[in-house]
Amino acid sequence: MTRETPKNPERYQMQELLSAIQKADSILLFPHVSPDGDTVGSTLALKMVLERMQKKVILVLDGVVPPNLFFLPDLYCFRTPQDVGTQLNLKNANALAIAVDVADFGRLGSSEALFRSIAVTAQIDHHGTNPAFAQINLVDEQAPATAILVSRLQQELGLPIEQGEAICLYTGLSTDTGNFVFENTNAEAFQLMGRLMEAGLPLAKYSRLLFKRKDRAFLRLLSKTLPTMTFFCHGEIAGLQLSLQDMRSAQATGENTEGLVDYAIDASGVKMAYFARETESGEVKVSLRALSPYRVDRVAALFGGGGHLLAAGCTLAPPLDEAVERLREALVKAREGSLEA
Ligand SMILES: [Mn+2]
Repeated sequence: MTRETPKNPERYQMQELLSAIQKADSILLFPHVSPDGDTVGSTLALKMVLERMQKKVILVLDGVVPPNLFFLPDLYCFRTPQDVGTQLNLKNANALAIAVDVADFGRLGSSEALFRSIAVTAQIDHHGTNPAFAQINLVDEQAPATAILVSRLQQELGLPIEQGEAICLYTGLSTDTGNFVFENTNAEAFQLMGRLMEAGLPLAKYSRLLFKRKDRAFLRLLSKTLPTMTFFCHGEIAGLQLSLQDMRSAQATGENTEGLVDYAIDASGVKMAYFARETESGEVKVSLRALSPYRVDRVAALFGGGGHLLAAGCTLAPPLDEAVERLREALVKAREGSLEA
């Protein structure tokens, strides 16, 4: 049983979505740009369910699936909106488009025009900021992951979870909850996990692939980054940085820096943290983290960036050391602001 939280009927149209799926012959699924574990896992799980219902399913993605998700099944099925738009005659087809984990139209990237051109549009999402942009919306901001909503849909359809779907749903649920430790983690997340285990999810194998395995390039960067850790404001703010030279000698790309900022925010006593690196174009890319009630969204916004209260990012003008200096000043001010509030 799932939790019985009242849903906004205008944003949570389960029956409408079920009947649109029943009526459609071809169903196009649209994950978001810069795809993550939830959008890719939820899309693939939904594809498997719909194919069991004898639907023709087309996966449309503006972007590439990141290497840490290469273990997922059926990744070869993703096609670009350009390919799909020119090769398929969808005008006559009884087609349905479903956006998956897409917070707004912009997150469809270059798939947006194709999405809008389909006769019936729907979406499944859990972002609070979602403006309910489709004709049929299944949006629940209480859900920790879109994978939860896909599993609810599957339950409504009366189709038991198969192992392949379990792997995909687990990927979505575990990555969006930070391996079940973020604030959004709730009882329903563990109820779904129970059902995924019953469906034969090889948990040890996939949790290792998602959360323990580290690329060698990441480890080379880590060894260069940790010695740069500095603390200020009585040890409540910590920073890490990497020069372009460090990046090059580690034979690393920007992708390999994912997660480095955690070493600063996870240091004992730290409330706010940054990771700054020089890019090939000479700019300074910054990741910011905070522990509640401190926040870094305003610091990011100050430099033209954005993000969430506790995780944000921005780009500063070079050189690295001066950028870091300006960043530190802003963080000190933000910390004082949080203390006043
Ligand atoms: Mn998500």
